[in-house]
Order: sequence, then structure tokens, then C-alpha cells
Amino acid sequence: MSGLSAALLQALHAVVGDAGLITDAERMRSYLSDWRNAYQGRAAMVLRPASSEEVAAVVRLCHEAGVAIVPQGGNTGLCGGSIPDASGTQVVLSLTRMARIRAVDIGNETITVEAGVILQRLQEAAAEVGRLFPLSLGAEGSCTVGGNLATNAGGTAVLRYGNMRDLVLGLEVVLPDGRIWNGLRGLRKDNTGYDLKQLFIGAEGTLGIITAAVLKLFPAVRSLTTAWVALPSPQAAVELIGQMRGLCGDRLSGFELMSRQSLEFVLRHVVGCSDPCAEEHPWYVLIELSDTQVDAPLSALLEQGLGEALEHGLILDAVIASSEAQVAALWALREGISEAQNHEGPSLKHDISVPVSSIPAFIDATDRRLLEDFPGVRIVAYGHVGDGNLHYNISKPLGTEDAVFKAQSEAIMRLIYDSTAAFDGSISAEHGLGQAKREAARRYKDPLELELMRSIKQTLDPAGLMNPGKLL
Ligand code: FAD
Ligand code: 2HG
Ligand code: ZN
Repeated sequence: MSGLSAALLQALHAVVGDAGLITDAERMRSYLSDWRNAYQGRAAMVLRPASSEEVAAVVRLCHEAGVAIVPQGGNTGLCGGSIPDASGTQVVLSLTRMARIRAVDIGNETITVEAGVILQRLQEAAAEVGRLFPLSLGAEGSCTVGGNLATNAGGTAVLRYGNMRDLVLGLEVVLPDGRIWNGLRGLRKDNTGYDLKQLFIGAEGTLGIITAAVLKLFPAVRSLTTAWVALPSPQAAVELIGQMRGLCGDRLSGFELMSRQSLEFVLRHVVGCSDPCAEEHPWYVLIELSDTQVDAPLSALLEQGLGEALEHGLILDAVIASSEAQVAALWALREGISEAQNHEGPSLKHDISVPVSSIPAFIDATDRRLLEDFPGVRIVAYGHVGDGNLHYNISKPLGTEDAVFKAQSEAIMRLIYDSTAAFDGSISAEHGLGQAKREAARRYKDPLELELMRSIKQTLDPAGLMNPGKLL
């Protein structure tokens, strides 16, 4: 039983029909836990509207009945933002049936898509018109544009193109009372007051439901070169990115750091992966150069940059991909880390950021304190070093009971976040707060910022029905 009144059920059914309403426990299951099974919830039902008007109608009905809504896209989020609480009274509103590409405007270099479009489908749609949609992340085969917007997703191309916030020109949003705000403007310049769309980006579904977006398109990439580079330290990585940027400018489109521990997990668990270097090294970066020109001399540029770095002792070894298959194999080493870490038992995920220049000192100081206080924890540090964004993840020490590690989790997170704060960093650079970091945000965010955020929430969602228990 859904626990909702028969009248509400009937009214919701009248809006979305059989295809848009799930109450069967078995069919609801996949909507009620996350990718890692780290969060589980219960729900009165799952609603799957197929248009903005249907979203608006169901939101209005829920608003009138005082029923809380948990928006959900591909359910690939890593902090429990799309999972309902345990009460069984909330409704999951899945956008996955809203998957239309509404329009492409080549003259304006924009594409208008619905929130349920899978990111990979959007990339393909851009490629079909000879353009690039640059957001790129490991979950791109499942995550949706709505989820990308609601979490202000980052990924591996932020270095060159920015994160989701930078890729949006307009939004359509269903407000918590069911009104539709049509902000689907394709304008690059609009100084007529507050930029309201930015409020909904990164709001994790707490202010309204994003139903469509106007997104920027970019020139297609026609040349690409990729290298796997071994380094002695994160300090060398920071120096190398500075030099490569100077040499390559905007052609530097990827620069991902990985510790040896991260690579070892991948080599152990991801089928078909192998170490590109003959010897083991403490750190690696994956470097990508790209250009819109066919046959741009990227390999020569990369060889020049790496040659100079070798002379200055910044790098220990390097492998430049010589085929598309090798490019894919190198990226598989990077993109396989999340999956590989899942095979190593319970883990704690962190997506912190500090100024790029502070990355080496942050890693040094945090490693040292962690290993002093929690001997044996396995530190899986990797990420988007050019954005100052590290996934400073922790896997359970070998031979420790899960329960013992769980009992230490709060203290481990506290140590990492205290260290992040000491380096003037952020406790979430890309995944958002969700349920996982909501409490921590209260400790580390400026009280005035929190007060302003609460007053925005109060203005837009006074009844507190949009994704309660998340973010704030
Ligand atoms: P969901 O998980 O369904 O939802 C995420 C949040 O957005 C929830 O709070 C939900 O309520 C809200 N939401 C969803 N749709 C809407 C909507 N239409 N309107 C309002 N609110 C909505 N993230 C990165 O930033 N960078 C990465 O490199 C990255 N790599 C990943 C790799 C793997 C293997 C995995 C599993 C995840 C990764 N993620 C990464 C996290 C995740 O994929 C992204 O946060 C993604 O943007 C979430 O999209 P989704 O559609 O799955 O959203
Ligand atoms: C990545 O950069 C993602 O690979 C996922 O943001 C990070 O799984 C993680 O902790
Ligand atoms: Zn990431």
C-alpha cells in the first residue's frame, strides 16, 4: 500500500497513467537504493511523468496534499541525494521518461534537452551535428542532464570547459507549488537582474524540479593525444600542469592524478587492464591534449612538454598512446577506480577541493595524520588535480571487521574535512552534499551563507516538500 489517500492516488494516476506510476515493491526497488547500496530508503510510490505539464500537475497535487518529493534522474549520485528517507511517505519523482532532444540551434551553438536525457545520448546528439558537449564522467552512460544540473556535475573535462554551471544558458523548472518557470533562454548575455537559473543548479532538487535546459555546444574535437605519465610526487604534478598549460594553452583538456594505490585497485579488479609502465611509481597523471583542427601537431607538443619535464626531474616515465585502443585503455585505468574500490570492501568517499597549489601539502598533511590515528587505512587519492579537486577516498584496512571501520567513519571524515578546512578548501567540489555531507556542511560552511541559503529555501519551498533532509 502506498500510504497516500485513495483520492490523491487516483488524481496522480489520472495525470501520469499506468506507465507513470509504480507502487509495486519489487518494481520500486531500483529507485530506493543507490549505485553502491550505501543508502536505502522507502517510498509511497515512484512517479514517472512524461512531460513538463505532467511534472507540474503531480507536483501541484503533492503540494496540496503535503507530500514530500524526491527528484531522481539516473540515480548515480554518490551522496544519497536521490534516495528517499525511511518513512515510506515520500514520493520519488523520476525524470527518466522525459528524454527528448527538443531543439538544436546551430547558429546559436545550443541544444535544448529534457532533464531525463542520458548524458551519453546528449554527447551523441551533439556529435551528430558536428559539435561537442564536453561534460564527461564515469557515469555518463546512466546519469541524466537533470542530475548533472542538480549536482553541478564536474568530471574530467572541467579543466578546459568548466563544470555544468558553465555549460548552461537556460532552464525550465517546475517550482515546489507546481508552477512552471520557463527560463529556457538561449542568451549568452542577459543582465536583467538576478541569474535565477544558477539557484537551481547545484540545489540537488531542494528548490524545484528541472525539466529542461538550453546547453552550450562547442566545436568538435578532431585531434587528440593522450599520455600516461609517472611522477615522484603530487608536487611534481602541480608543477607539470603549470608547464603544460603554458605550453599548450586551451589544448590541455585533461589532467587527472592517480596514486599507485588507486592504480593497484584497478589492476586487481578491472578486467583487461594492465600497467602501462615497466616499473611501479608512486603517482601518475593522465594527460589529454585536444584540438578542433584535423591533424593538429599535438604529439609533438606533448613530446616537447614531457621532454622538458624529464630533464627537470619532474617525471619518471611516460607512455604516449599510439592508437585509439590505447587511448581507451589509458582512460579505463582512470575511470575504473570507482568500480575497483567497491570490490575492496567498505569505503568512505570524499570529493574535496583546495587551491591547486595546496594539493601537495594537503595530501602530505592529511596522509600523515590519518595514518597516525587510523593505522592501516588504505588511502585512494585521485582526481581532477587541475581543478584542485581530489577524491581522497578511504578503504577499510585489510583484516579489519566492517563494523570496526564503520565505527571509525565519523572520525575519519572529521579528520579529512578539518584538514580540508585548514587549507581553505570545500568539503564537496562535485558530488554535492545530499544526505552524506549535510551535517558536515553545517560545521564547515559560513553561518551567514547557510542563513542566506535557508532564506532562499524558505522563499521557494516554504512547506519544505522538495527533497527534505538533503543539502540543508
Ligand atoms: P541522481 O543521482 O538521480 O540525482 C542526484 C541529485 O540530483 C539528487 O539530489 C536528486 O534529487 C537531484 N535531481 C536529479 N534530477 C533532478 C531534476 N531533474 N531536477 C532537480 N533535481 C534533480 N560526478 C561528478 O560530478 N563528476 C564525476 O566525475 C563523477 N563520476 C562518477 C563516476 C561514477 C562511476 C559514478 C557512479 C558517479 C559519478 N559521479 C560524478 C556522480 C554522479 O554521476 C553525478 O553526480 C551525476 O551528475 C548525477 O546524475 P543522475 O542523473 O544520476 O542524478
Ligand atoms: C570520479 O572522478 C568520480 O571518478 C567518482 O567523481 C569518484 O567514486 C568516486 O569517489
Ligand atoms: Zn570526480
